[in-house]
Amino acid sequence: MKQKTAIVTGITGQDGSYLAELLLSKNYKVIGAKRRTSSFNTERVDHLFNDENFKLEFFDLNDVGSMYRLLQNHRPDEFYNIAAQSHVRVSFDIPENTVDGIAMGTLRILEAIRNVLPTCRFYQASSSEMFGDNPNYPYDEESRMTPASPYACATLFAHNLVRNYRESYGIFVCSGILFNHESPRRGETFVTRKITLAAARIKLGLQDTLYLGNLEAKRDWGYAADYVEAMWSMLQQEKPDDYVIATGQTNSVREFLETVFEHAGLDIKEHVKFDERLLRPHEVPYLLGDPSKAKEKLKWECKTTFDDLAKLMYEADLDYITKTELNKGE
Ligand code: NAP
Ligand code: G4F
Repeated sequence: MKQKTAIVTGITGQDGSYLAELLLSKNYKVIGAKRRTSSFNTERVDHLFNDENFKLEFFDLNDVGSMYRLLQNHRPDEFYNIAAQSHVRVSFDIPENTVDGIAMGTLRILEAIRNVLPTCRFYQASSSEMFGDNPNYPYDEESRMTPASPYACATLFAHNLVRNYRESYGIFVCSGILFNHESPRRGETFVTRKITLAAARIKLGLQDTLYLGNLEAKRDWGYAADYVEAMWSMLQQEKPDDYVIATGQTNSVREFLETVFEHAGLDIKEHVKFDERLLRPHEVPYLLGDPSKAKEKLKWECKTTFDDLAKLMYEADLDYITKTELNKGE
């Protein structure tokens, strides 16, 4: 069988690294598309550099020429667009940059695919944030979307574009409406990783206090390594479609904190303080997904429980901080 080629944008991020591993394990040639940064930031994919099927190329969501060049040079079978300024709170601080990358960036890629390589199958990283503060949960593919941040507004624009291009031009384009998914590779400023990193540092005597914002927000939290399987599966179906990818369970930030601190043998009252600067101008209070369609059509289910996720992230950070901060210089 002919070897398939996939382009993965956002390769230096959490999902990019897990997706690259999954595709390489399926014998794909993977072109990881990264933007230029002034410091090295490829640590999540450094272990893949010796794989002959893995290659990095420069790309930017704001640079249309890079999209045409990648499509023309590599003629990919599949294109996964998972690049974004993905931090919801930060999107209130740099709204134009966030929106241009997600909304216009997706439009640029779709136009390039339509014009250069319409046979290429396309995956778009949509988000549960699009449901915003709609009080009627659980959310499925048909639920009303009332986005509550510049990030979520841009994601909804891109989500609608994907549907529009699918219907207008008959190209194979899909959106995965992914609920929160975490891992030891999660960015350090997202709440789960912030908690597991701080718990590890407190346990090792390297930190005393963890500052957090709203502990009552609830999220449907799954494991990123499980979620990239759903991305791939969407592009293997007979027909393109959009899918909610979630666990079907929701927990508060407080419950995540309690699970980690209890596992670590730490006292929350002693170490955790509230910082109002971490509150958001418009909070999404409650997210719960209904993944029935993915279960039926993709045969996909999240395999990792909330408790296991919290514990595996804490254990990985304990190991990481021990190696990088505690034993530094030895
Ligand atoms: P992440 O760790 O923040 O990674 C984002 C990636 O996008 C990084 O590689 C980043 O590059 C790249 N990027 C940012 N701006 C770019 C630009 N202008 N041009 C090119 N690349 C750019 O995010 P993630 O957690 O892996 O999530 C992957 C995607 O799924 C994102 O689109 C996110 O919005 C979406 N999503 C995530 C979740 C979740 O819970 N994780 C849920 C729903 C949807 P640098 O390394 O250079 O910053
Ligand atoms: O971890 P978070 O920053 O993730 P958030 O906002 O849910 O967004 C993530 O998931 C989305 C999918 O639903 C993705 F689309 C998006 O790209 C991103 O990956 O915050 C989770 C909750 C929020 O309610 C926030 O207010 O945690 C609360 N929180 C409380 N204290 C905090 C903190 N969040 C952060 N980042 N830092 C805090 O100190």
